[in-house]
Amino acid sequence: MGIVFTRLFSSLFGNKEARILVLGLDNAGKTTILYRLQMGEVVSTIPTIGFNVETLQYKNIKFQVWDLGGQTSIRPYWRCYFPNTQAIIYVVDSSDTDRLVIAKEEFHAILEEDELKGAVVLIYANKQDLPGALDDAAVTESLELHKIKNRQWAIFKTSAIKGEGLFEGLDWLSNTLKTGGGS
Ligand SMILES: Nc1nc2c(ncn2[C@@H]2O[C@H](COP(=O)(O)OP(=O)(O)OP(=O)(O)O)[C@@H](O)[C@H]2O)c(=O)[nH]1
Ligand SMILES: [Mg+2]
Repeated sequence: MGIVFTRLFSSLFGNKEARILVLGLDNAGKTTILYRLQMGEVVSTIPTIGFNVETLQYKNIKFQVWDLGGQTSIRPYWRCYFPNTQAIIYVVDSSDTDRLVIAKEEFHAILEEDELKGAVVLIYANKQDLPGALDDAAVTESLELHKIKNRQWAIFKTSAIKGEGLFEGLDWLSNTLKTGGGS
């Protein structure tokens, strides 16, 4: 009863809820991004074993953001979180050129997942402040984003440390979800 009422209330006032997964290799900056978005600060992080989850209210959408650990040994557990996901934020360390091939493989494996078929994808080409970081065009090329079919996606250059690009990406996400993407 309470849930039904909350949903009705939310839809009347234009509030939508969205479940978002933040994925990417270890050290990409996922946890830093989550807390930068939520608190507006850089927090010091340790590698995530398991997950962090936070709610973020942005432009009439209540995002429930799940930040999952990206180490090789824990990537197989990502799939436990796939059901009912409206969007993926895929974070890449744009300066870690040695591991872009692995980042690409993991990314395309995610796109193959049945349970994520309807999810829209936002890519953050993170760590733009570091020397040698690839720009969005180069990351697009490395991740072979042109191969994405039947799905709304966008890529943004970000620096979680400087706080750049993150909200531009969220703007795209909220507009895309508002107009029916990620259903
Ligand atoms: N220079 C720079 N460093 C960053 C940026 N974003 C994150 N970092 C650093 O990268 C390191 C890893 O960041 P995390 O947010 O812990 O990475 P993660 O993706 O959550 O890693 P796992 O939890 O192991 O999957 C930390 O030292 C961050 O301070 C960025 O935009 N620029
Ligand atoms: Mg983490």
